[in-house]
Amino acid sequence: MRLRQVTLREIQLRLLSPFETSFGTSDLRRILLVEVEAHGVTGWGESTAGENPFYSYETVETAWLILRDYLWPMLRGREIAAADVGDLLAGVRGHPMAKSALETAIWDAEAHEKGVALARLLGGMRQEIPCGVSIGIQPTTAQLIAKVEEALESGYQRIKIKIKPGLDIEPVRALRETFPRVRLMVDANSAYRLEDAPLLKQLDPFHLMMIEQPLGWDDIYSHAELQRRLETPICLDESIVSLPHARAAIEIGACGIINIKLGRVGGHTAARRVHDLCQSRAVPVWCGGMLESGIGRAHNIAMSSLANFSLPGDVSASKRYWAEDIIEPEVEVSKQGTIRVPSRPGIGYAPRRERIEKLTKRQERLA
Ligand code: OSB
Ligand code: MG
Repeated sequence: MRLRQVTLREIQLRLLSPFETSFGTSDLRRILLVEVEAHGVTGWGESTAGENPFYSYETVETAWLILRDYLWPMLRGREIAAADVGDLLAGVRGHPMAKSALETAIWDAEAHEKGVALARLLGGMRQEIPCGVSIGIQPTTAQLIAKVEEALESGYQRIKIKIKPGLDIEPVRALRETFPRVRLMVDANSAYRLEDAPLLKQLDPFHLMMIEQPLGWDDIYSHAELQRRLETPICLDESIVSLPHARAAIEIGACGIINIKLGRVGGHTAARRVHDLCQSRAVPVWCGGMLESGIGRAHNIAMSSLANFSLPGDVSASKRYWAEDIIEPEVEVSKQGTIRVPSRPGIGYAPRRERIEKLTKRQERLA
């Protein structure tokens, strides 16, 4: 297809409750949406860049600049296929969240053009995906237990909690005492150092499914050292920014599980390559979340339909985040803790234009 126009929009959406991690608290989300138009079809993508360069170096501002000044000019006027877009943009080093916003929008447009569900176009085979929740750091253990209880009552299949130094062993112990059999894991978002290995070792007796990204985002090697000392599998998130990083991590034994995020690896084609590599090495993967609006969430659902997404991901219901989402229907989770992969064309959820327009803080048309 040949794109005629790309529209960048920044919307602002307030989370129902602030989300705290070891690197900070998120409350009012600034979300960059990309809409692409080809002849007769449109496609939507979402940049998962944050308000601040804490989870990654990208922000809404950097993604906007890179999209407008570099990525769109590389595609303008060309005949393109969604599967090739990632490679066409490879001349820009890094900035995977900016790339992913554009590339995933083109995948959506191509699926609409072909009249097929994006999940099928990507090669996904699951009709429903297993779901977990990611619970931010809570002010008290009692509040944490209440949040976990609520998620379990809703049917979610596994619980992930955020930890940071000083709020790690005790919350996990309390949860294990209260919920001896739930599938439980922790995410440190790089808050520890290799010298903390004895502390992290204290998590082993709680039979966690995994410890996510305990050490530095750019320190795959130390994760391999740590993994040798722990029984609990390490799952890498921040460290896996590309296929070569995934390969290095697996080869040196830095992790037993990988969390795949579209924005962190640069889009569907890159995510599928990481997925395929992990599958060939018997490393299970799951889909991470970035507090997305419905657009990004819909792309996560399509990606999660691939075969090796065998563990419950962080993709959960719209109503856990937003009073009102920007898609129709909203993402819903069954009592069994699953999301049905839509069979409607494209991402399978319709962007609510009027609502998006009302939430838009700025917009730029690129032609
Ligand atoms: O590390 O997985 C993470 C949110 C923002 C940034 C990083 C992470 C997260 C989450 C939330 O864990 C997942 C979600 O519910 O979207
Ligand atoms: Mg994480």
